[in-house]
Amino acid sequence: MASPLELLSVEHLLSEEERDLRDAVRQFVDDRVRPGVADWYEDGLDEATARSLAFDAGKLGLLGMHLTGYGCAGTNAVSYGLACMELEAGDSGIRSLVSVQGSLAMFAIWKFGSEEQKQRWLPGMAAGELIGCFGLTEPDFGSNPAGMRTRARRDGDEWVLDGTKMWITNGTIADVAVVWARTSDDGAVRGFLVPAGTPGFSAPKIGKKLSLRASVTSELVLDGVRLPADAVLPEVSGLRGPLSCLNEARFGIVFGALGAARDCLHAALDYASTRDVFDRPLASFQLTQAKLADMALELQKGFLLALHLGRLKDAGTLEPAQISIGKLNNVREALAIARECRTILGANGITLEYPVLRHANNLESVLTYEGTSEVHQLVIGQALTGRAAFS
Ligand code: TGC
Ligand code: FAD
Repeated sequence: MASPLELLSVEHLLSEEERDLRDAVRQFVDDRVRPGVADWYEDGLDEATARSLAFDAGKLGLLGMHLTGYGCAGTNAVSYGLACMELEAGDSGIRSLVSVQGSLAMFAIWKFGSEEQKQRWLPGMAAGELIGCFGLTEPDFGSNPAGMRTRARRDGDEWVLDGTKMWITNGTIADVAVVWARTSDDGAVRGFLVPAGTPGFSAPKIGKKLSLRASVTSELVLDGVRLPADAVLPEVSGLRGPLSCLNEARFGIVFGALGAARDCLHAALDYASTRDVFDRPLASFQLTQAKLADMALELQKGFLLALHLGRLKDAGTLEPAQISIGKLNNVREALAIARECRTILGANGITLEYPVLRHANNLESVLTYEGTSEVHQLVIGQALTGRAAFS
């Protein structure tokens, strides 16, 4: 029985260093994620488990791994993508923990922070001793962050922040929140570092989720939060700041979603080989083989696309619209694969004994966050036609 990603011998497209890194993350997922993930999904991820996962991921060098200096591993982009793929083969929520930390919170500080801000936060975040979150979305402004209502006004030497952020990964457990707010000075969007425990700041957990349950999702409430003048990220002003961070996280998802799809396909292949229907293995029926073949094609095409984008990123030429192509295609196909695999498992497919519906439910969030599929269609549409159709 061939592995779905080996039909095209894609292994040979990776360097030895990339394969070694991937295998180390796969082992981490086998040891640290798979044994507990069904329970974390059923019960919700508690803070202690999230912190210990972050700490172990830090020890392996996975947090901010594609950044340089300040305790970060400084790998290439393809290695970061492969790590996301392995983590998401465990669960999208665990990949989210790592990608929000590294690609959103750490990247914002690394790219746009002062030297003091970098020294204060990045080494601890790379080690997994400190957790960060990234607050862009608001209750009324998700796809259109330009409309945000969170405000930062100057009061002498201080900034005062008021507003609410919604759907923020890691919010409740974060030691520092990167919060994007429109300033009263010039009306530009700026990033602010809000340490946990700052008076007026709270991060209640969002409950009753049916997706991404092995991940902490929160509201951020800013009620007259006073911050010193140096809490602002000095090196960027405007929406370009947060959107640049999204490019990093979206890139990781291009690979990550394929990990979830691969895990589903493995489960479906195993199941079809051992489950007898009408007196023979399910895998010996033509309809089942057609499903498996089509899913293996999409998985391999998605991987070639991800790898191509990774090589472009390592060459320094990757464009946002190209990331949109990868995110739109690979998440959409991963979700279709997860749902199709669920059919192969029949009733067993709806349980947490198997990973497929957990992955499918998670991928519903992945389809929405980091730019909905419609937003990415519009980004690609703009690149094709030269016309923005967002509003
Ligand atoms: P627009 O007027 O086009 O641009 C405003 C400024 O931003 C620049 N820009 C970008 N810069 C870097 N990267 C990009 N991808 C950029 N896209 C635009 C642009 O050049 C301009 O710069 P300047 O200097 O000229 O001012 O912006 P718009 O308001 O029309 O918005 C365009 C749109 C809709 C594509 C954008 O708002 C968007 O991407 N919306 C989706 C929001 C989103 O994805 N939110 C994600 C929140 S974080 C999250 O979901 C984390 S999930 C957890 C996990 O990752 O695991
Ligand atoms: P809306 O923007 O209200 O969209 C609703 C629907 O309208 C969608 O189908 C959308 O595609 C469509 N739509 C919107 N605009 C257009 C248009 N112009 N044309 C056609 N259709 C359109 N955000 C953060 O900032 N930080 C985080 O850490 C974070 N983590 C998240 C974790 C989870 C589990 C989830 C589910 C979300 C998270 N988000 C986070 C928020 C996420 O980025 C937003 O949910 C997403 O950007 C979409 O915003 P929205 O939910 O407000 O949907």
